[in-house]
Amino acid sequence: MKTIYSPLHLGHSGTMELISGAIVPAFEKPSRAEIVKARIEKQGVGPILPPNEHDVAAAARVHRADYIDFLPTVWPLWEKTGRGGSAIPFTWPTRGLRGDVRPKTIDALLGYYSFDGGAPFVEGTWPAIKSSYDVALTAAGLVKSGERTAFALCRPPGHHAGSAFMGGYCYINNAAVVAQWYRDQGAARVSILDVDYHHGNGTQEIFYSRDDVQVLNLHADPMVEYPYFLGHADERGEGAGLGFNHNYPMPFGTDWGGWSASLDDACGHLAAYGPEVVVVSLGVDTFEKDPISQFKLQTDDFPKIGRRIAALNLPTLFVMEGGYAVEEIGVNAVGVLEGFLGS
Ligand code: Q9C
Ligand code: ZN
Repeated sequence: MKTIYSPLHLGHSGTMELISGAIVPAFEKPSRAEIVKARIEKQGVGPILPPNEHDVAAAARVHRADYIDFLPTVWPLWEKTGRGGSAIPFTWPTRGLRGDVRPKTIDALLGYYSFDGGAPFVEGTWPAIKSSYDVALTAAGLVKSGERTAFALCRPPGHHAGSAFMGGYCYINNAAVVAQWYRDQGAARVSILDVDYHHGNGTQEIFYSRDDVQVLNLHADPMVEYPYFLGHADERGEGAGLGFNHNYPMPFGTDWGGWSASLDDACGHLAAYGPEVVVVSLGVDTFEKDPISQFKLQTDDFPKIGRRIAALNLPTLFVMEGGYAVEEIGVNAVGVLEGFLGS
């Protein structure tokens, strides 16, 4: 199994994060991807290859063009104001404000193109976003050309990013991009299986009215967990997309018993849909020791996730999303891949 990885992610290192009323070091940090990469090497999962460069046309198939055009301008605009640190939004056009008027100054634009303050920009952020996108598309190409599986070691992650907004450490929705790319390459149906602890609100938003990309999401109940405002079980899709979105919100404390029951149900819907390819949004923040999460999956459970997905017997692309217990993120993420490979 090949892994696609780019060192350009290292330039994206948010200087801080606001969480639980405190400013703390960012949880989404460069060591995450380095630890996963080191574990792939240690376990001999397969070659680690660099991405090919792609232009942003494939991103504009799932994101609004003005949003994609905005991303590379953020740091230069911020720097021009004489500020360093991280460019982070702090004002949003919520109910009662004008969300339809695109403002002119960088602080306002950051709010216009985001749903929270969790997607910081530093100088190396755009090159990292672009490399993560290139990683996803390059790995997608391997599966398209006949490999059974591949691993896109994406950083930053993508599943909270919607058609015209960033947030939750995410900028370009890598899983959505590759799902659309498979469609554009001729796949009739694609399924996205999102096993990250948090609801993939961006992915859901992008495909909500479509029947050609099925979206299955396993996550903590948004009534009590981030991203709070999407991910309920009654969100089934709309229009032509009705019945093609499946949410599995679960309570704090969910362990393998409850979680795997949701996975089985989701896999049943997936198999019935009959996609030509499966894109797995692979977050391992379901782990019991994850510092920002409340599920109870154990290290031994992660290979079982891979085995269950392998039993679908479909071409499968793994795209890295969240996971913050940095000591164990490598063992757990690679555990899923090893379970899939049957090793
Ligand atoms: N108390 C991903 O896993 N902060 N993003 C949550 C909860 C944002 C997670 C605060 C978490 C974003 C890709
Ligand atoms: Zn997550």
